[in-house]
Amino acid sequence: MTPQALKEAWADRWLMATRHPFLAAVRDGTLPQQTFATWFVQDYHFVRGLLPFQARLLALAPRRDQAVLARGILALVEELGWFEDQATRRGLNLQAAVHPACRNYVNFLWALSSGPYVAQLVSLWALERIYFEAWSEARPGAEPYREFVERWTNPGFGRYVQELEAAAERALREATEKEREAAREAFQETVEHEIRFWEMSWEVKT
Ligand code: HMH
Repeated sequence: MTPQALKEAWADRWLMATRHPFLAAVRDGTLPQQTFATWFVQDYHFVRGLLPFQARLLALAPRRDQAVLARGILALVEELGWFEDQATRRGLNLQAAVHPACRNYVNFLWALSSGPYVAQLVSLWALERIYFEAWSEARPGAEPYREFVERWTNPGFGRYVQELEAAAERALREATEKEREAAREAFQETVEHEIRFWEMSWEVKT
């Protein structure tokens, strides 16, 4: 089992996570401002939760995976600052309540932290890979959303996702059958949470 094989086995749901109407609307500029604002604030909350997940993952990592995971953590710390600057510039309130779809996703990651390393790594690869593919769908993106498209489609981010994929592939190769099963489950749940995240942004009207 490889990361690529997981994608293929779950292809329909993967497509839902990476081709959502939200992204077509970012591309053609029809995304309602309120929809964007909902996504933006919830994604900030999500990244705040993702950071401690990645920090715990680094603590479990074999020597060979430390560099990519440490770089990922630093990028997230920087990303939070970027979100905060964007919020100021766009007049968005980052204090808004955490939506249940976002909270459930972060809680899922938290729970995953007590499971096998390989399942956590596969989940991290999947959620980053989904963002890379999803925002690539929105390219080049209409203003005022183009900066967001660039953030998750630039070559540096692409390389990061590739390195995570290589690490996940190695970990899967060395995993026991039980660990592989945990990784498969974590993969599937991650894809479902990603779909729900777009749905939430699309549906919330407040
Ligand atoms: C919901 N998934 C979600 N938000 C993100 N920022 C990423 C993945 C990738 O960083």
